[in-house]
Amino acid sequence: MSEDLKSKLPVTRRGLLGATASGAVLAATGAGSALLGAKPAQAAGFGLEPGELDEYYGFWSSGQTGELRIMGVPSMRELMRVPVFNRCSATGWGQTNESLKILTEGLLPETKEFLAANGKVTYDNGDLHHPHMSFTDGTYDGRYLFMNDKANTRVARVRCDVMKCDKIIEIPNAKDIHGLRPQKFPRTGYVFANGEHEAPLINDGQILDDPSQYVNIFSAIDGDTMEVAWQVIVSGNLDNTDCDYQGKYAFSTSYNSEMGMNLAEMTESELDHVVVFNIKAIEEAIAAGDYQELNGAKVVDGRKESGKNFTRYIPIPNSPHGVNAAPDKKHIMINGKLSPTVSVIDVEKVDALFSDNADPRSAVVAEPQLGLGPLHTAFDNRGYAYTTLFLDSQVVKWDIQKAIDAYAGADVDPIMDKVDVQYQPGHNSTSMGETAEADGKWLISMNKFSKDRFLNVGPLKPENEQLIDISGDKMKVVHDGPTFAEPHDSILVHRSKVNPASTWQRNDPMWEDARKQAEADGVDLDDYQDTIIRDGDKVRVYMSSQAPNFSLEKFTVKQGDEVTVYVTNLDDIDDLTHGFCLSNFGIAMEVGPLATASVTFKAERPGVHWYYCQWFCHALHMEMRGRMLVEPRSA
Ligand code: CUK
Ligand code: CUA
Repeated sequence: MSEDLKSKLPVTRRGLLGATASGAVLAATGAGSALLGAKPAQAAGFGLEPGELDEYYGFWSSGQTGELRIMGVPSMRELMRVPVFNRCSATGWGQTNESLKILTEGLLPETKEFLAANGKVTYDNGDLHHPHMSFTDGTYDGRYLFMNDKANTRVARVRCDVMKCDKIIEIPNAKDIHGLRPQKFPRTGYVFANGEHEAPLINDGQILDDPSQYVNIFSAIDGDTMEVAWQVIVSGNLDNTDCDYQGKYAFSTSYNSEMGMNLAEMTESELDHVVVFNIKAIEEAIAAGDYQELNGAKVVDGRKESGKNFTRYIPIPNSPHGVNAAPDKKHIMINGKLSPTVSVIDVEKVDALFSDNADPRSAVVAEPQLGLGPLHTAFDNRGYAYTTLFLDSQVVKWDIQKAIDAYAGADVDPIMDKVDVQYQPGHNSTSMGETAEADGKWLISMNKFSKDRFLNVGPLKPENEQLIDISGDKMKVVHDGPTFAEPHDSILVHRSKVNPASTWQRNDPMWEDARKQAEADGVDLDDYQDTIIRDGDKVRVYMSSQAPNFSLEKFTVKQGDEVTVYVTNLDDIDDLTHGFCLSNFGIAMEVGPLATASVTFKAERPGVHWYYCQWFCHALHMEMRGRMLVEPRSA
């Protein structure tokens, strides 16, 4: 933007809104309460006063809602919702050209055909279970968040600089991506993703009700390019996954080694397994061309009977679920679910499974009995592990070394403490606990049922996420936090790791297509715009917004035109988002500071139609509006 243009910018929003908002700005700096003097009567939560900032970002999944959520921890305030697999009424995600590109470009050709036959260009739903940040050298690096869609077999990436999704890919060959973790070392690198449900490798209808021919697929995705690097065919279905701190192995649980098709068959065997993936051996095979290419992916066979060095199957009792690598960089916890145990794998003993064909169970160095229904384990920096017990409705704190000693025959009890949670926990997560920098301050227990903990809102109840102080010997539940359907997993990232921007950069790749079209139309997308281009029955409307005005107070099109409206927000001001809502056309989008957003529609409604800014931006926000005049088709 030119200096000249900047000088024309209106007084800031804060100035116009007056003294109250100025106070809020002071408070948001963290020095606020001191500057304002008076102590607020009510704390925002856990030592934080209103306006004080949290120490951790919590990145939350939302399950079948399909979005990513950002929480503040320890206050448990919900800070933002980032649409990913869902549609969003506020931001226009799934409606703007920019978001539709992200939602459609990574779909497989056969999926696009299938959707078109159903009158759609992309899926409307998703089931987002596992959000995880990219790593460098064993800790979070603040570049990206990666997440799965169990409902429609996709993996998405969110940019941490703007907290928007920039890539979604559909994973070929696999069915229903569930467990997902980024490579910890040396960096991400790979994003490991489990296909949960088994199906014929070529699923074209030739093989149907013959489960003996079904397979499962483990995928490694390149986190930089968001392309599938390689895939492994495995025996048994795949549930959760994690990897070591050495960059050598990934581990996936399988709750159905029987390959059963109904509940009785699936839970028949006393032992299921965890599949260990030998990353180097797989990479060597891929480099040597020793793979089959299937739907554009390089696939190797790692089934039990394959006789290859790609995988090993460690027997684990019974239907294991969560996999969690400890910050000691040595131990991997396999949570037993139907078994009351957590099996502890020593990564240093895994080498021998591949080099000497050692007994797979020789890598197990502890198997403490913790209680009923262990699902997931989190960690502190003092050698303790924290496991959720779904059936017991508890979190159990246990000593990893004592569990190892007990397994070796010592007469010690590894269980240090148990705390009741309300009710039935699935995942838990500790502050920085999935990195080598675990700090042992907070634990979130993500409970599947809230039952009587909140005012009754009808048959559908919220989930309940509880904040637990783990800094002392005894765990202490300090907060209940209701959430809507249905977060599964979360990570707690120290705020020093994340540094999002407050305004967009004008050259952001998000609106690259709009920039190219504007250039072709002779429009400078970085400056004031009030240009309307007619191109046959296609009309391109370029307008800019500066509070409290759209550059165009009206524009005229003809009934039946295909209209694309590009809105560029030239306000280079923190927290000054505009919106563009075209009434009775079902169109609305967010336009953040210095962003461009665009939307395309058929102007099939003659008459006067108002567009307005739907983001409260200014004292004269209500006046920020204009008219689209649609001339009727000539008779
Ligand atoms: S899974 Cu939900 S409680 Cu999808 Cu991570 Cu274990
Ligand atoms: Cu611009 Cu409201």
